[in-house]
Amino acid sequence: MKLKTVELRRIALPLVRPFRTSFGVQTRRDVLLIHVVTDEGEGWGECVALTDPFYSSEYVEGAHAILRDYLIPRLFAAPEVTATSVAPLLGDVLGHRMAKAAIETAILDAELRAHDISFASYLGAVRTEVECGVSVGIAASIDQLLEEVASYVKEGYLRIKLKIEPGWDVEPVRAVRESFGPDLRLQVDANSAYDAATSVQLEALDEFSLLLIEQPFAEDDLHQHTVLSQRIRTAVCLDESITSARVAADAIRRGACSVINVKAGRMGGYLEAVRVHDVCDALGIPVWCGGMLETGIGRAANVALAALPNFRYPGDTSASDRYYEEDITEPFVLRDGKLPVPTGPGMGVQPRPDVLQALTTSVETIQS
Ligand code: OSB
Ligand code: MG
Repeated sequence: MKLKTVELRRIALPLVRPFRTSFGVQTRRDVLLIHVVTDEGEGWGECVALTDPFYSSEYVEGAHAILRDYLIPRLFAAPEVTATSVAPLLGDVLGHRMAKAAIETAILDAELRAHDISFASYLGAVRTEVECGVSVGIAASIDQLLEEVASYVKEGYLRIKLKIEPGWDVEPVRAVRESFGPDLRLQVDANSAYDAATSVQLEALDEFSLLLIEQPFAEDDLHQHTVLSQRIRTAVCLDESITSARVAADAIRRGACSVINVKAGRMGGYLEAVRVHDVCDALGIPVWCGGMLETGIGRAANVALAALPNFRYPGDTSASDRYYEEDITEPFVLRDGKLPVPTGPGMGVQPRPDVLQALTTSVETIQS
């Protein structure tokens, strides 16, 4: 395909409720959407970088700048682009995986739409619907947490993930386990908030039959994850640490984790996400699909990815109304705890022009 124009569109959406994690409070999403126009048609991508560089070093203004100044010019300079050529064309630029993932996704969407192939069938999906969990922020009190969990359980979510940090760990986990019983699938996510000194608090979680403990330590501290893995029965899962299939294989061989959270944005795109899925499968390690509070655009591609065979736990692929009053696409609606895998060409969803227009804060159009 020949790339004709790339539109960098910024939108702002309020979250239905504040989402508090060990790295801060999100009250809205500032989303960078990429719309590409090629000689064969159009495509969309959503950049998962958050407003601030607190979950990862990337942040939305930085992603916008690297796309404008480095990534998009490299693609315009190429005579042809296809999704598989994007990563090699951008290879001299280090890091910035979320920005790279967003443009690769838009080009993949355009290519698949042009060939009338869905993301799901291209990526290798084996399911028509995926099991969904929900990520529950740090609450103001245990009572409020129990209320929030109860409402998600009632809506049908099949797994609850509690955000934890030192001081908000054993008590909330015990309360949720006692209120909802042994059958509730329950896991926790620390977003790197622990270290060698506070690690004993994580050992105290071992008695609650959690599915896994996600990213307790710093993203570059595989060793501490290995030490914890050896001390507890509960599975240790990595999120922030896993930036590629190579890093995934390394972490597994070191015994740092026995489960991996796959987020395409964190690893440079859906093509690398499939390679992470495959290397984990080959090494006997299950994966599940993470989330970054995406709109319907990012969600559609995540749901397609989550339909691959080695996605063996419910994902953070919640319904649109868990995040937004009004999604920019047709909303994803939970049915029996599952979301349907889109079947249309490309990601199978489109932004609704009126909603998109109303939420847009800026548009920058780049031409060859
Ligand atoms: O660590 O998984 C995480 C949201 C933003 C950044 C990091 C994380 C999360 C979530 C929510 O846990 C996932 C979602 O529902 O999209
Ligand atoms: Mg996480």
